[in-house]
Amino acid sequence: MSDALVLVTQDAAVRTFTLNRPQALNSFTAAMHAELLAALDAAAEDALVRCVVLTGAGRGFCAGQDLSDPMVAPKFDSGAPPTDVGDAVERYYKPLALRVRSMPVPVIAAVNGVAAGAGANLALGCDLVIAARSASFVQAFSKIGLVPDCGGSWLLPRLVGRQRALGLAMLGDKLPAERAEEMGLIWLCVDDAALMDTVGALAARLAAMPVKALAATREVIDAAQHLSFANALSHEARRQRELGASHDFLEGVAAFLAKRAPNFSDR
Ligand code: T3D
Repeated sequence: MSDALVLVTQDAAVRTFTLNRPQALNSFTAAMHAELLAALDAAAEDALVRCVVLTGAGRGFCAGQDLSDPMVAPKFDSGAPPTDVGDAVERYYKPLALRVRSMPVPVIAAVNGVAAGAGANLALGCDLVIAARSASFVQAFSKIGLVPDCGGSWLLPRLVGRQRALGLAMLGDKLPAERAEEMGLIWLCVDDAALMDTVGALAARLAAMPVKALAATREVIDAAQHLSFANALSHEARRQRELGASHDFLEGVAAFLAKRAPNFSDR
């Protein structure tokens, strides 16, 4: 068994990261944060990578912060200054959430089991979330006196609306994957045995697409959340100007007109 806290595998243009602390449902320690961020940075720089998949080893996807990690565990002895939990969020979860959201290629979460706390929001921050039928999503924060982090406060209302966001975040109930799909919280729920094949096929399909345009699609959709309609139209024009000068645009149109398969290469 590997000692790595994040297993890295490559299949053609698809790089898969597997969180590897199964004994603690792949909950985050500072060391696992460092490995994952370094691995994502390396993938972002590597022209061979055209799609990234994030999944978990064992029966869980990720249970959020490891609550026994001394870095964040509350000080139970009276008199000690309180643990600065905000510092951990600033130092680890914010860079991670921003890294995922700014990857130059599509990012798929393959949610193989329970995704709780920051683990749920790490998955929900990916571009497409595919979950096994036995998986579930838990906004576990309220049960330990915290608020949703790792982007949860931003993501949840945008994905499912304010009422459902508050229901999920305040009650902290386990939301089964099937229900998450019905609500539009995730893209797809599949049988457990089909998860990795489904994700593999989807990742290969995305990797063969013009991934620069896919990353820009994520960016315009996110940017439009805080723009007026007129400004969103202007922003679309800016990105279209940039992409219209790319090799992939030439190739896409040439392939369409020649009735042949395109061969996209920009990143
Ligand atoms: O503090 C900061 O840095 C701020 C940042 C916060 C970000 C956050 O993510 S806060 C939220 C932290 N996460 C949680 O509160 C979730 C805690 N875990 C659970 O509620 C449950 O474990 C699950 C709902 C995720 C799964 O339940 P179940 O019944 O399937 O599994 P289990 O038996 O509870 O857990 C299995 C093992 O994993 C168990 O260890 P054991 O008894 O077999 O040795 C359990 O202690 C361990 N485990 C699960 N989650 C965590 C964990 N160990 C450390 N930290 C965890 N978060």
